[in-house]
Amino acid sequence: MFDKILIANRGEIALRIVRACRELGVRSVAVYSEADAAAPHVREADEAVCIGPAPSAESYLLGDRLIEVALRLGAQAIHPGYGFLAEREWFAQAVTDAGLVFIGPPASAIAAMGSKTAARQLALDAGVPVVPGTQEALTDADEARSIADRFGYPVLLKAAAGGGGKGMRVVREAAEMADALDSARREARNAFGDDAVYVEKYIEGPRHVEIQLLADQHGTVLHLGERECSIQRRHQKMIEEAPSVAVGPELRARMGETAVAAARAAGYVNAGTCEFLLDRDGNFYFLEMNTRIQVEHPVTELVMGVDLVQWQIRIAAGERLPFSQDQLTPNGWAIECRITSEDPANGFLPSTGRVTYLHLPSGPGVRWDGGIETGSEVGLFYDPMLAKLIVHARTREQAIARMHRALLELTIEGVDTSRDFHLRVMENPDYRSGDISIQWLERNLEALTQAPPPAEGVRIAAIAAALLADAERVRPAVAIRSDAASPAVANDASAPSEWARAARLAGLRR
Ligand code: MV4
Repeated sequence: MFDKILIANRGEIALRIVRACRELGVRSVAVYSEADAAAPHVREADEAVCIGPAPSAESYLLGDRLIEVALRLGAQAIHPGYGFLAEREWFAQAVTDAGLVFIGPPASAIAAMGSKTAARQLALDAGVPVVPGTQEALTDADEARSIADRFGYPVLLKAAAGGGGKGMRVVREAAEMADALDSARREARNAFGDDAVYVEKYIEGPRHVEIQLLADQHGTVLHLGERECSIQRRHQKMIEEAPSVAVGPELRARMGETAVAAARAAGYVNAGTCEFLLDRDGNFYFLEMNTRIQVEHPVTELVMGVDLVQWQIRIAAGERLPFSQDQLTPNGWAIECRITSEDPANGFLPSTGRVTYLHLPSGPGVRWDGGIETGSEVGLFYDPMLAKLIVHARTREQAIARMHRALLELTIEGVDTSRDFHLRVMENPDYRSGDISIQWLERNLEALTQAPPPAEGVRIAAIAAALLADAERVRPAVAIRSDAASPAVANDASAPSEWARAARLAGLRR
């Protein structure tokens, strides 16, 4: 095992990696920008080094500087987390060339999965089902129309360099093709510096289901079941679950074997994820492979009982995976809500400021993977995700009730957050029945983002409680709630935050 690891990241994932290191008896080195000098990941790590000013291009993205720091402090390996340098082939190679271990896949596997068309070809060659479509970049609209005639409309134009939905256009009839191709090209050129675009059959109303993989250096490749990630807005996931309501043991085994075949074909090592579209008839299609630990990894950890971040480190140190595939079946249900500093009532506008008050949920089956604390300054330099609230229970219904309860316990003051939006999702009948697709959130935004006005009596009680609390310097008791005996999901679900809101109204807090 390593003596010391450098963590090339910030926020909740840096802290998550510090925790894995500590449990493994490995020393951790945090790096931080000037904006993060007081951040929890810096204080919790064994050592910390400032690497530059706030903009990530001058700090967290300076791979060569991070490698220098690792060498200077005697670290043997670098964990990239997600985002920043995690999927940059050159960084993985530079770490290796410096005589350090990159805690992730070989640079060649990052490269193989980096181009969407290359990944598609690799999947095809490995017998992995992909959406019907072409392999080669389109030359012109005439060619695109003749291909679309073959597959039938609607079709989807996709950027070969792709990712994040950039350079994607749905084309529903031949007359739309020329304009759609032009705009897809333009967007792809701007986003990736490569305007190659190809055609796929457009799958209507699918789910986004992904398979978690672990592969060691000795040829063992295992899957750890699926995550349901359909609840997303503009390609940003908001809520994830494991398992998926749409996947049973038989489909899980088939999707899992498929993902394992794709990973083997890419020469994959360490933790990775294969993304699939799952249509309403139970057909699945490989989309791409993410060659990193993902934000939503905790839901898999909870249902599989496997610490994925520890295993990333163990695998990088040469350990063998000690499980067999038939020992890996999901136990219970896990749900994750990404708590972001965005105002759902205001088009998810990013919110900034100081976290003046933070009360964290706890109790049975609750996990908080966060990167903030009272006093943290939330700016615009980095991703708006502040923390992840994750719950585990025996059934999906119980997990939803538990998440709802945990969200009620959560108070974040000083910045607007997605908390109330998550409460409303947990109360939503479609969500509760599991009847969702990748389009569900954007089609139901209105119902999920408008705050129902609190009953007048509740408001007056809230103001009174806030005044009292301010006088006594304590947090108001929730016992004043009029619906204390109401069922697991109360219809005035956001009531506890009314105390906080009332305090603001009364001018007692910011
Ligand atoms: C698709 C699709 C429907 N049909 N491909 C979006 C990002 C990129 N990774 C792949 N994406 C999609 N590809 C075909 N042939 C729908 C999407 C898609 C999507 C996929 C996963 C998660 C969220 C999504 C949101 C919109 C569109």
